[in-house]
Amino acid sequence: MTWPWLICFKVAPSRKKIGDRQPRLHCGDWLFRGFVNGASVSPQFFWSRLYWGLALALGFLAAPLWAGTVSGEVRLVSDASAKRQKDFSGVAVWLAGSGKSDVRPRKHVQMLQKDKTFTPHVLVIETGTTVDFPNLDPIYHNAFSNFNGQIFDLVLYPPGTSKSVTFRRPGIVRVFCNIHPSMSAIIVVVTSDYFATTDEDGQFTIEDVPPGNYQIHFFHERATPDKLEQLTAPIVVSGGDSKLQTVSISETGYLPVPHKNKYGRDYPPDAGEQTNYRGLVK
Ligand SMILES: [Cu+2]
Repeated sequence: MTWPWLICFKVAPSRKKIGDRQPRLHCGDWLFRGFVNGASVSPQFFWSRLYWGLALALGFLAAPLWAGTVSGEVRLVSDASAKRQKDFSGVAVWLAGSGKSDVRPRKHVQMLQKDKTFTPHVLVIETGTTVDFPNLDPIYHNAFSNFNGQIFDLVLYPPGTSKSVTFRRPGIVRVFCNIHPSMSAIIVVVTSDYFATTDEDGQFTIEDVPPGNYQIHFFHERATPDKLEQLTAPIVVSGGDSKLQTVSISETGYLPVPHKNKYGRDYPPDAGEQTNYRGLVK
């Protein structure tokens, strides 16, 4: 949405330039005299203001033509009997392909550790974004990932402190805590800054999308990769609002597997009860 403004500002002459030359009041002379006749306003000042006014008006009128909003709804279907879930949140949606971004990517975002939970549970970021993991609990936490998306380990860090990771390549990053097996999260790293996650009703909205041809992608942790791949589809954004058809994501075939700790071993039986942890364990 920014570049129409830049064009307008570039076209509009500066007050200094106008003031440097002798103004010639030709066909618009009547306008100037009609508005400011008798007032102590110079022709140079008048014309500079008129140019700027027109530039701003053109910017306001033109900007919506270059940006579109893509919205839609996702339903999670739990099994072959098509039983529906009630919570449709946490589905990542993003647009890949053409269209040049004029929105500055978010360089720092947060994934909180609070009440032994990563919040948000699903986070979508553009490549190059740094995620801070502040520990807001009165106990130690860790964050690690040993999956392909990006391998990292923030080791244990105390209450009230934070650690960060910068994600430089696209992929699905599964995040865990090495001492609390119930803690898990997903970071979806994409080469786009047109993305959203669904709310509880399954609704999503992606704003300020430049016109162009895109591929829409979906990710949900309980959907198999082949089912998600089948949902990838081309869409054309041409400005204005684009409301997509409802998308159903099947969870059929998903088999939950307990994850290991960062050493590739099972968590100790009492690991989830560690509410006052103060030291290192292996
Ligand atoms: Cu933890």
